[in-house]
Amino acid sequence: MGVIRWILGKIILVIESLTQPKAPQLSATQKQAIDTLAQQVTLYQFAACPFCVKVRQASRKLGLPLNTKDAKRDIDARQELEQGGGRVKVPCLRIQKASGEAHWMYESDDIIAYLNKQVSPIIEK
Ligand SMILES: N[C@@H](CCC(=O)N[C@@H](CS)C(=O)NCC(=O)O)C(=O)O
Repeated sequence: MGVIRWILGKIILVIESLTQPKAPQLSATQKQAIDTLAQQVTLYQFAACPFCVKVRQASRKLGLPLNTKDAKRDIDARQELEQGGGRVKVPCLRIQKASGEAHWMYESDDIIAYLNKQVSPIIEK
C-alpha cells in the first residue's frame, strides 16, 4: 500500500510539472501588489495531495508566489495547522489579517476562489 501511494505521489508530481500553467505578464506595479498579497498568505499542504496541486496550479496561473509549508514532513507546520486551523487537513490557507488575527481557510475550491478574488482586480488593471 505504501509503495502504491509513493508511486501515485510521484505520478501526481510529474503531471503537475508537465501541466504548469503560464504565469501572466505583469507590470512592476502589479508584481509588487501581488507580492504584498503573497506575504499575507501561507498554504499548508502535502506535496503530492491532488487538492494541493490544484491550488498550486491556480496560484501559478495568477502569478502569485505562494509561501507553502509541508504539513506532512514538517512537524512544526503540522502543529501550527492543527492548533490554528483545528485539524490536519490540507490544503489550508492561513490568511494573515490586518487586525493581527489569522483566518484558516480549508477546501481547495474556497481557497482558489479567494485567491482569484484577491488577485483578479490587480491583474485586470
Ligand atoms: N474537499 C477537500 C479535500 C481535501 C483532502 O481530502 N485532503 C486530504 C489530503 S489529499 C487530507 O488532508 N486528508 C486528511 C483529512 O481529511 O483529515 C478539498 O478540496 O480541499
